[in-house]
Amino acid sequence: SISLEGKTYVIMGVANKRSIAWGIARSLDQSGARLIFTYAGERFEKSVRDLVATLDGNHDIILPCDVTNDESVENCFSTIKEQVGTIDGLAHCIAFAKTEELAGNFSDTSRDGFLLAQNISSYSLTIIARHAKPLMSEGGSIIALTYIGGERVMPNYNVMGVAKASLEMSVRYLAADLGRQGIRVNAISSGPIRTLSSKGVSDFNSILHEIEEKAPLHRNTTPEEVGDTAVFLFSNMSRGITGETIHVDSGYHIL
Ligand code: 0WD
Repeated sequence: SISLEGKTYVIMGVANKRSIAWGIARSLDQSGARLIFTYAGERFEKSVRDLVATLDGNHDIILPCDVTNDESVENCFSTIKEQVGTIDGLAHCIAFAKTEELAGNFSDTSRDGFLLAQNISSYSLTIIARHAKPLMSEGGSIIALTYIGGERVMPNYNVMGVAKASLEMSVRYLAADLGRQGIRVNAISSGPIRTLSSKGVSDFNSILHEIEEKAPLHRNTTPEEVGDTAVFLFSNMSRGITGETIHVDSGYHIL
């Protein structure tokens, strides 16, 4: 396994133990990395603190960061700068859309719902990259999480599919922008995983079932598989890779 001892990573988007961000946290914890956690709002603070206490490493920096609020993002990264100086990477595991827009006709998407999904699920990566950049003075690796629904039409994914397309293109523009500073930016396109967020997607169970039936590996993706790919993308082993979307989806994307 890859060692990330002596490295520091920020993990954004742990909501509970099913979160993909939590799979990434466990893999990174096993690699010996130091972790900093951010959560969306007060209602997540206790559950994140309780979860982090179960990890092997002592990861004591746990901060609020609401990505819809410029000041909250600024405060979060200035606190990180004060406390650790530099970081080696960041995992963006954040998305949101209104449940009523993850079902039915795409043409019924409201202006508000469209902008909300873009704001939280896509623009957030850019503002975070801007504030993380000065903390990555020795280079770094930024990872965002995406889904096949950003490349192709998937049932009910609707407004979130358009947000993921925008997120994936942001990954490429950020990779081009930050490459000179030695900062790599990549996306992991995860297969469907049952989490708080995916519960919002109408008929999610039949999507899981279809993967078992049809994907080359005939099983569903686990948070550990995504976590291990994140360790690779954070490590020096992936130093030649930027602007890429890696599918960790049992091969479903080739169909
Ligand atoms: O099948 C899946 N679960 C897949 C998820 C397949 C492929 C990709 N993904 C993506 C999601 O779109 C997202 O980008 O993975 C990422 C993580 O999603 P998750 O692990 O499925 O979902 P969850 O455990 O609910 O974490 C998402 C979190 C939020 O939880 P809530 O319950 O608030 O939606 O995103 C965070 C929050 O922790 N979040 C915010 N963080 C900061 N500021 C904000 C915000 N304004 N809003 C939501």
